[in-house]
Amino acid sequence: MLSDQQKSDYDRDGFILVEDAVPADMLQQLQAVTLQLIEDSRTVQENNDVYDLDIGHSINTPRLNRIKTPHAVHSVFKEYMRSDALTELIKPLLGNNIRMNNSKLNTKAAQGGAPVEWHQDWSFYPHTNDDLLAVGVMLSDIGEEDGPLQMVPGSHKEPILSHFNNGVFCGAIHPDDTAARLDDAVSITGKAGSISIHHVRTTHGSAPNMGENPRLLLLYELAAADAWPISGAQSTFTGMTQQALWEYFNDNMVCGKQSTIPRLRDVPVLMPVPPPQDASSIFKTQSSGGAKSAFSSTT
Ligand SMILES: O=C(O)CCC(=O)C(=O)O
Repeated sequence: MLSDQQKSDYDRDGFILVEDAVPADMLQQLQAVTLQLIEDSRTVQENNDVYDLDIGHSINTPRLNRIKTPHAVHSVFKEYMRSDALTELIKPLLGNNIRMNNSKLNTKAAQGGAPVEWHQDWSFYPHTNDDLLAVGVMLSDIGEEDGPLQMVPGSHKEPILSHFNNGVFCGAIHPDDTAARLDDAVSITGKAGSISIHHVRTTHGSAPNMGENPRLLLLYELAAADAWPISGAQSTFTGMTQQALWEYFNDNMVCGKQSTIPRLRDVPVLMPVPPPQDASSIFKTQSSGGAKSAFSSTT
């Protein structure tokens, strides 16, 4: 259960860190499955439905940006998502009816694994209301050198910033955009088993992993069941038929009941179109969209 203090911190800052949130036996299972998936990637030579490969990936040295949709790859990821240990932390923030929109496991490779440029998740997938958040489950210890998530306190109450480059959606805020207040960002570090929770409008990013081990961060994108995606967004629903969308919604309820009555709120929206050439992940959106990097001098 979240304390009143944690809830008010989330309301004020747009994020919180909860230490020791994952029960030890569950943490062990999540870690074992993740390490096996990384091991299995050795023979993979191209990006596919499961893996988003980092530069330099090879049979000898697996280097991944991401395991794309872990919930679709192994049942343990849904098991944790639906466990009381997690849902009791989220219900105070989203209510009792919660759907998972997507999951991803950012396994940022050691010694240089790709940064994630500054962005607001909402810029990718606006909904009818903004009762959405992302849970970041640390499956490895994450220190300052490992490319931790960094968040800008209070940014969830500020406008949606431009995530465009030359008129194309690039999934990143320009590092020189002073409205983003990037100098105010704080790092979210912690031991394996800690979780971060951030609001869908909170500005965040992360630097390259300069540590000795992969930085393992499992992310669940969760939504109040009555937050319906706006068509034209960049999301896991893109291209789904109406029937497939309905089945996906039902298969991915976290707790409570599905809703067919969208709750409409007056929230700022900038549609993420036209899309970049490769929108298959945030890494590809930012690189193919030509996002200017805040973390390196190369893009
Ligand atoms: O893995 C990270 O550091 C950030 C991931 C993120 O923000 C995202 O995938 O939307």
